[in-house]
Amino acid sequence: MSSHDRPTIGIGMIGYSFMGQAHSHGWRNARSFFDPALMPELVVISGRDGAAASDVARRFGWRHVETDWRELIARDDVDLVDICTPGDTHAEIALAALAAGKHVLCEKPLANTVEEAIAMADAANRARADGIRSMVGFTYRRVPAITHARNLVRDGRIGEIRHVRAQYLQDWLTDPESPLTWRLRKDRAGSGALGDIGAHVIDLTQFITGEQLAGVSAITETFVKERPLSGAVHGLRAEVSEGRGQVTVDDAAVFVGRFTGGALATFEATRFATGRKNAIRLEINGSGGSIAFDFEDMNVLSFFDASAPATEAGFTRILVTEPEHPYVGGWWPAGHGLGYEHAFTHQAVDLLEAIAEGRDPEPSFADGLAIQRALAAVETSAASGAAWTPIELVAA
Ligand code: SOE
Repeated sequence: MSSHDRPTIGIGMIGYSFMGQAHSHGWRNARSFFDPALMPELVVISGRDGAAASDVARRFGWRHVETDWRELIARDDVDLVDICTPGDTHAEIALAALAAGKHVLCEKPLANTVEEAIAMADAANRARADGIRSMVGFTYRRVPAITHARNLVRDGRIGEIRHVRAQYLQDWLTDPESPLTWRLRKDRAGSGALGDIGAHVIDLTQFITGEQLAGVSAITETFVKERPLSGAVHGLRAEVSEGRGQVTVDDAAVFVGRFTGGALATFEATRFATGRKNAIRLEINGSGGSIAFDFEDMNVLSFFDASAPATEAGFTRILVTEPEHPYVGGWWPAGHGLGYEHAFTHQAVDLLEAIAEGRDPEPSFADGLAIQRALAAVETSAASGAAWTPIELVAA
């Protein structure tokens, strides 16, 4: 079937900032590069600031703009609602979209609380009976080197997993004059570095190992307790404005954990790792080998095969840019490399294919709930002086 004859699916996106634009780019390129079974139509984008939403609509090719997300959900030409708003709105929007019979893609973390995530996972489960699909946007799973790592682990290439080492390091809050954005307010973001970036590495390690994080012992810290209420950020420097407000989330979280298969894990999520911009560092050691990854060199996966003769064994630096590698064949000739934004296209394509084939996409809202429980366990443990805190597991 040529792409002209493909059935279409109307996308309605709520939110237009960083994530809204990353997702817009993903939907556009899903059409152009991957020829999915369902062709996404960029029907409507919504945001309270109509002028800003219109600007994004013009730049990315959204046909219509709404300033009330309820109007977007009510439209007949919207089949899928993509939620790219701060966490405090996810539950309300997702529940309304599912009730209206729309497929849902929701940015991570799924919600701000476990209670909200339970309601969302329940609603998603009920909607499945009517063929309505939901997915949570843990996009980094779709970085080719990470999907390749998952495939190697799934194929038994590193054996039984003993150690999981995961860090997500950023530095954009190093300056104490950096303003108090919504990400620093618990009522809007749920938690700080923990939910924003720690959630990613919890998801990635569970995805790659195929196991669940079963319990944690954690410490968290808020290094800068008060910040200017508003102001612009320029790299690591911020312009100061009048008035200060309290930071109500963590700046950093460090925790140890145990996976369901017995592996011991260490996690670190921080926005204070001066000089580290978006360093997602993963190393997994198994009985038969290891894999290692750093997002700051995102086209590379390091792989150690313990079955090689001792005289030849060593970490192999695999350039994950061959057409045989996950997703890569959709893009450029071998060796040309991909970037941050490509994973958003892979996410869109995987969701479209799942909807077309009538199967559940991953990660599901139930997976999002499991991560929400892990985040809550980290906070509970940190509040009690790092006491060991088990995590309620999801039935496999
Ligand atoms: C901000 O810390 C942020 O944009 C996260 O929210 C994203 O999920 C991550 O991709 C990059 O950093």
